[in-house]
Amino acid sequence: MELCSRNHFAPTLPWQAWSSFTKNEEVYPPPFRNKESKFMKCNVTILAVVVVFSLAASAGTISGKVSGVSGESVVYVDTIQGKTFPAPTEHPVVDQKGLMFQPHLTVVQVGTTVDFLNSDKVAHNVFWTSVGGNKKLTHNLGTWPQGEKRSFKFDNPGAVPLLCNVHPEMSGYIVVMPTPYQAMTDKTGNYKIENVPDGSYTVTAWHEGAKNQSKPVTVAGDSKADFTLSK
Ligand SMILES: [Cu+2]
Repeated sequence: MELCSRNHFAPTLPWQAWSSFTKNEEVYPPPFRNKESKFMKCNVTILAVVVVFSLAASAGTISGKVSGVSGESVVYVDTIQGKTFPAPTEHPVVDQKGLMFQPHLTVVQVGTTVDFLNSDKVAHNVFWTSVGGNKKLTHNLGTWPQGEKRSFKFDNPGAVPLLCNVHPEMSGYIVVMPTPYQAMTDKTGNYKIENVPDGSYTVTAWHEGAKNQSKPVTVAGDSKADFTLSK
């Protein structure tokens, strides 16, 4: 690819300028100045091309398939040592409606505050026995009537199994992500995480009915990672 024609660099020779002058041709602005500005444009073009290429090379995707389970899985880039991400300020809502947690599965980033709403005529409770398998992070938000909500800020990553002690059949999940790089699988188990900066990561697949699975993934452009989950 030839970005710039070589003759931009060719100087105007004195006798060429003199020749134009003696023939009473327009020589101002001097020809070399015009060529100098072409030379500058050429440099700017090269710079722009380099910037575009380096931006394109700095982020990629992680895609693949989660098998062994049916229904939605979440695949995410796990904790990156020494890196934190600002939490979104908006509050996702988990509604208790029709004796169900709606949505059944909510994915949030570490530091997100979730609003728990009760839309049913009966009182509901919200509690969880662990976060990311850590039973020390058990919490009971209490029991409240229709139309009221209570909020909780999730500062620890991992899955939060939501339960209601009034209705033992109710079950929901919040999965708290340590990074913003995550995706849900589609109906066939395929997923794609976009805009992941190039680098080496631990990628984890989570499904409510199976054990987590993690594997190292190096992102350099588009990368692949498949998971087979089991109980
Ligand atoms: Cu309930």
